[in-house]
Amino acid sequence: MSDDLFLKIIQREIDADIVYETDELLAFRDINPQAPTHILIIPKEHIRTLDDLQADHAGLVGRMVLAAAEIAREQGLAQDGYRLVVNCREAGGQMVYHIHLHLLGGRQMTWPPG
Ligand code: DGP
Repeated sequence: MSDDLFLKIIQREIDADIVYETDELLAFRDINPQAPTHILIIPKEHIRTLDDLQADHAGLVGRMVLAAAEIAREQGLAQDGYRLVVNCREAGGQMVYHIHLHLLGGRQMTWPPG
């Protein structure tokens, strides 16, 4: 039994509000949104953290970022702007160990992040 929560969403064992899907990527609304629009973009391949990426993941990561930009346009965020975030391990605030991009928009972002 996998302890990978997002794998359960990929396999439809846990419900999620899915907004985008390809053979290799899935995007769904965050259960605990930090902005009016908060979507997570994940690869279907189980990669635990940003630090586990290998050189041959470069295309996949590129497609994740391009998917985020496409979803941002679809969600009406592109004109005002939005933020992409990756949390890596404990000090980075990562809670789910399946790599994901946070797409946040619909409000003014501040800096520095918490
Ligand atoms: P991070 O801290 O970067 O690992 O972010 C994990 C995010 O995952 C967090 O914002 C909440 C979200 N999340 C956790 N469990 C679920 C779930 O079961 N469904 C959905 N849609 N999001 C979840």
